[in-house]
Amino acid sequence: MTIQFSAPDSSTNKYWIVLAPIMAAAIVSQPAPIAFENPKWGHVSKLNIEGNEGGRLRPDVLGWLEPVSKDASDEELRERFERDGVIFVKGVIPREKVLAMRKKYFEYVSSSGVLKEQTDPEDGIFCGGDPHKFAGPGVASHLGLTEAECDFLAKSVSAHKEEFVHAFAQDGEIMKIVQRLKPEWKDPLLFKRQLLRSNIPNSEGTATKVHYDQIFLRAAPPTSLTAWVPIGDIPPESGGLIYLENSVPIGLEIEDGFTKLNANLSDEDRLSAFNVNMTDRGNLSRDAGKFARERGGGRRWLIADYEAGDVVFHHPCMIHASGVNRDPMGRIRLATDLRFADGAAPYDHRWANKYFVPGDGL
Ligand SMILES: O=C(O)CCC(=O)C(=O)O
Ligand SMILES: [Fe+2]
Repeated sequence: MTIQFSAPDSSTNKYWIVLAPIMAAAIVSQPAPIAFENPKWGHVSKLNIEGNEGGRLRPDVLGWLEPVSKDASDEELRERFERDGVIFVKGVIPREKVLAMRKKYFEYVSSSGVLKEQTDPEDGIFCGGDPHKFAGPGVASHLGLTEAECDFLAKSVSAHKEEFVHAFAQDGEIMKIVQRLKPEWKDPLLFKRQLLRSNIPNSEGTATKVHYDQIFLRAAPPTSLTAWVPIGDIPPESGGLIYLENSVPIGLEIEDGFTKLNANLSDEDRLSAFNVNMTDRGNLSRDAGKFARERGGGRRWLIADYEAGDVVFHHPCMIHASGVNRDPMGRIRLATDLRFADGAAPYDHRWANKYFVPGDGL
């Protein structure tokens, strides 16, 4: 099999010369694709999923992420997590609890004018203003925005320190699944640094770019676990996470390549997602479709219909991105990412003990 690798832009070419043979080895290990069809939405070809660069993903690189009930056996949850690198668990948190959190969050940020007048904060309907004025914490640093010039950003950053956000993050139901997936952990620990990510509708260039989390969590081995928690319903076209199927082997091998490239940097730089060897703030690509075709070895992007209460757990080398939020009702996509590790084993202390602030270098 001959595999052509080409970088999204010429500045990354030199790295792919190093990484391509490693990735070719990973591609050989790909199992049969997941063949789940979503009964409500039907075939993926009907859906409009756009990547960060704005292009629509072609149906040949799309598939469905298969859900699993939280009542499945521990063995099934673990086997699926280990096989797929991701597990989409339905109904982990009571729906009312998630919707109450959504309402509280939008009430908290509403003085910034982000919501459409006369609408219920629980719906989180965007006012329709200048997208940059309402950029969320996940994208504000990329756009070079500061809290001083952006009231919405200031509010959404300070929200991380609020009691209602802590209470939601520390939800016992999420921790129960973490313990079921990682029974070997002696001291399961939730990192303080979490992100509340609000993606406003129809805002080009703000979808999450292609990446894996270990790039940002390099101060420890790839043993952490991410829980991605939709705060509200996020149907397939409304900007939820998309996962490159069976991509942990690719993520691990890319990270091995970066470890070699970073070997001669200072300790701080070696662990940084923004060092001289990285591109685009630690991201692998803006163009999810191109990434799948050129580097995925036939893998597809798995999409899902997320409902309030669902939680997705993923491995730190699982490659993922998000679609552009094209919500037909103009709802803001709100979600949070929580990270867990074993406090009795090495973990990334940079993440564990401090709140997120824009430009914190992580
Ligand atoms: O919510 C997003 O769009 C990105 C979240 C993410 O990358 C993660 O949870 O690891
Ligand atoms: Fe991520």
